[in-house]
Amino acid sequence: MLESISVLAAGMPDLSVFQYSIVDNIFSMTVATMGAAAIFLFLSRQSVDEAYRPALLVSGLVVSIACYHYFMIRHSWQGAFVLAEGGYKGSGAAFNDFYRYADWILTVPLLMVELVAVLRLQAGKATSLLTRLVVAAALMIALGYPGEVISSPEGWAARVMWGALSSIPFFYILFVLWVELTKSLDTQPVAARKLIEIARLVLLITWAVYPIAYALGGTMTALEAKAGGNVDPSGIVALQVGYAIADMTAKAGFGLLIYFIARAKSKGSQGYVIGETAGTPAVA
Ligand SMILES: *C/C=C(C)/C=C/C=C(C)/C=C/C1=C(C)CCCC1(C)C
Repeated sequence: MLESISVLAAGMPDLSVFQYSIVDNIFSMTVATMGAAAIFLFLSRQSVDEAYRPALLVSGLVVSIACYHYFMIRHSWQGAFVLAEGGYKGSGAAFNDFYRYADWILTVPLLMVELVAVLRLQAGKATSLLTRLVVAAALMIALGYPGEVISSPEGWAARVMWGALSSIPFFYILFVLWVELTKSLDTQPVAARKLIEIARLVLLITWAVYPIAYALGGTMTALEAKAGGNVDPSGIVALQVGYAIADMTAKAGFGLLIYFIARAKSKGSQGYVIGETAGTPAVA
């Protein structure tokens, strides 16, 4: 089993111009989205109460880290292919999956921090909740990585096993978050409740995309393509596109929600109360 795990993926399969470009373009879009979100979140710190500024600072850090990593991921993607005979062929250089996992191991625990920070639970409760979430998040990413870098059909079962192991902390996190967020709703100002409910839903839906993308990139055919076989490589494309879209939503979109929650909870702010007379920002 261990022989099928290489640190980096081996060669890359032949891709059509469309397949190569859709991944390259979505990586480019992700760099822009994360960068813009970082600027917005850092600058917006001034418009919320001091108590909520750490949440926005951490949210800004998350998208900054992701901006850098997507720049590197795109660079690695471009280096892994060469244009040849109307399509793209593997250049022989490996596409580096490590950038994404390095990103997740930093950003996923920080996403937990930004959420707990904006909720402002009682001190003891926040620490215990955060400890559980951060440990589970790190485990989820660490257990997914050995499966992600498997690049041969013989490694299929091992990939499924690592995916299943990673899913244990995954479900634990979703369960804990759902329960805790639901419990905390009563203690939150009315103006923020709807937004917290939306954040809960966004988290659940975007996080569910990751194991799906992992599964699409781990079919027998996708693994054969990854090993350089002359088969349909669309599973590899689906995995990259799926992860990128999920990352934009789970980091930039979620960061924006954290901002709206912080804004709604800030004193003297009318916030942007969804479902009521929406769109009245506090007068600066
Ligand atoms: C910003 C990045 C985020 C929110 C990343 C989240 C990643 C996951 C929820 C990954 C989950 C996985 C499984 C549940 C099983 C297969 C392996 C993973 C790591 C893709």
